[in-house]
Amino acid sequence: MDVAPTITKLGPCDVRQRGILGLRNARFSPGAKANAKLADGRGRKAEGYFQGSDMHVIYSDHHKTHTTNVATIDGVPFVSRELPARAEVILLAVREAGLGPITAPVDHGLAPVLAVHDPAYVSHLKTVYQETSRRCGCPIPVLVGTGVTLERAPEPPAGFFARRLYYTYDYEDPIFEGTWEAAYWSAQCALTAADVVRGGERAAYAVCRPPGHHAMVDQYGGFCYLNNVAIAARSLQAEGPVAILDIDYHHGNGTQAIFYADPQVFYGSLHADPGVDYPFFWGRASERGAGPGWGTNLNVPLPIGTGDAAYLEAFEVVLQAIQAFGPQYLLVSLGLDAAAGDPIGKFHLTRAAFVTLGRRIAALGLPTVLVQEGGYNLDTLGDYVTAVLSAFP
Ligand code: Q9C
Ligand code: ZN
Repeated sequence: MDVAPTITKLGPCDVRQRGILGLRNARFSPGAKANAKLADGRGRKAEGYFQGSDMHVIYSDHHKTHTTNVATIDGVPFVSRELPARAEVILLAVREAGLGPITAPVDHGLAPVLAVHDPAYVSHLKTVYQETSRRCGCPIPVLVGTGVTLERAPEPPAGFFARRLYYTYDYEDPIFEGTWEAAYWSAQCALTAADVVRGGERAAYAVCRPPGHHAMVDQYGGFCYLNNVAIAARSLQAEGPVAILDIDYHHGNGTQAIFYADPQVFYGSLHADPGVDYPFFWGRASERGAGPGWGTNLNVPLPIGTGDAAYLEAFEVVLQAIQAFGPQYLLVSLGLDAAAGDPIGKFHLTRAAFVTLGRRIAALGLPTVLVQEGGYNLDTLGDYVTAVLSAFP
């Protein structure tokens, strides 16, 4: 007999659903810097390779439909750090910093998503909420828990409730009515940012929520459903070699797995020692890639408690490897959960370190797509994002 989950949604009265900062009716307009550029009326194309020097920010309100702020499990509020407020504080900060135009994503459809993810997995993400609700006879969010399936059956199981376990390797990733919508548009944000740099711009930043780097070809986990940075990288790799630099506190196991045997895509990551922190089963330094992609995967696990000096030293090693690889495009999995004071991460990076990271990344001189990943301290998240982004001239 199938076992039904026991999660119910709270009503819309929950104050957290309203979001903070009154951003529900946010307007997207060029920031101060972009306005100044418009006022002086000069295009930048003649000044060099890049057409413009603004940071192009891509944001969609659709993230709010992943309602991690309004669910209960057995009557107890579902607690997540991966909240809508994360994207809202980021939006406010990038707008106030006047980094550049903030625009909505362009809809690229499913094709670029299916260039990374398994079609049956995508179909599952799209339908599992409705199908669960239909079978249970009431609207009901999906929250299943599995062990990590290091060895998987060659085919997804025929039974629906077994299939719900097959398509995740984690236990704290809810699927609400609007989770697919949010994940879809999060990926579209990354794709649109990729378009911006493909079109000759210096840099673009996608405010992706939910995040993506833990999502595998056909499994979700770590708050991630679609691997936004991988989807953007795949769309860019048609043009030439691509490097992904992952500075989220956690190892991007999904991104690593997707490009593990791909010699065209370099993946370099600094992260918490997987022996002691999530995602536990991936992220060792010994994981170097496979087959033709051997040598294009670089993991630098660091101990709990790592601070600015040790982090920045290790960071230079990854930068050098990226330079040696010689990519045409750079993608950054921009997590801020390595910051001191993050409620999930256990490193102690200061704001100054994020300024330095931004400068060092920008100094590579590559067309750069920055994709939002983790970062859970709502008091500093927006400020630290802009600390990195402000380094781009
Ligand atoms: N209950 C990203 O940063 N475990 N994902 C956290 C708190 C999962 C983090 C434990 C961490 C996943 C994108
Ligand atoms: Zn993280």
